[in-house]
Amino acid sequence: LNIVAQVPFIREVAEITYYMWQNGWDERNAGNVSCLLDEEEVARHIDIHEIVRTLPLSFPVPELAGKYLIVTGSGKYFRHMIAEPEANLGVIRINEAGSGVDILWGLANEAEPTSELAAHLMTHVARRQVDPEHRVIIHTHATNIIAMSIVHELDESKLTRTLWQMCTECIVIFPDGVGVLPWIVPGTNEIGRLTAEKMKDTRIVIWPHHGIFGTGSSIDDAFGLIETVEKAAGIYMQIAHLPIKQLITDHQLHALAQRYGVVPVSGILQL
Ligand code: 2HA
Ligand code: ZN
Repeated sequence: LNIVAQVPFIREVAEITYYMWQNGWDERNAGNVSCLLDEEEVARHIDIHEIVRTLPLSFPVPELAGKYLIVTGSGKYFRHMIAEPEANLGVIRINEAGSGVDILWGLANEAEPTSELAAHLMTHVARRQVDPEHRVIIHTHATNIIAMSIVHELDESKLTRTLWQMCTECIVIFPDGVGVLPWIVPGTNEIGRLTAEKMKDTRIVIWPHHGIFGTGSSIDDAFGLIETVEKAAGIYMQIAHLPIKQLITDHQLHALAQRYGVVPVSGILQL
């Protein structure tokens, strides 16, 4: 019996994390994923009345009390997700006070949820306030985004405009643009709080010299967003040192937004 093959939400996370490792984005224990799950969805596969272990949270999230999530484990390798889901993934429930988590499945051998749990839970709170469809957060060390954060200015508007200019689909996929944090020590409540703050206005936050946070209504949605940003960053890294002959103009970007019915974040296009 292979539980990965049986439980859709476990299979989905195992597959996307393994795929990101194959992309070269998630070396060693890099990256983390969390998805909000419906109680019925979880109860179909897991005994929700049996709490395996409880863990305290160093930051309370009463907004998520009673919510179920699947999360990757702290220090775990995306390369191992498919072969050993029970050791590398966990299904958790936020307790009624929002002060701790109940582990219901996985995180075997005393493993803990991702070291970026603060950023994940605080971002779930922030995104749910602006998007009722929100469910998924993916953090990955996407290679070209890290490279671009070294050679491009970290100004949010300038970085967003450059990404939109790289390929035609970008402004349609992320009209809200990208949020950019200063460099901050990862795994802290501070980086969690600041990431969540940015997520009130955008679905993408770049951590310079580190990676990206992408969010969405599904794994496909959040991952699709990240791969689109990473594609644009890759093109930038191929052309940035070459003489530029032409770019998509601001008027063309505006026409794209109109055709596809999206509203680009204001203050970027000069029309
Ligand atoms: O889980 O990516 O940011 C390892 C990390 C921390
Ligand atoms: Zn990271």
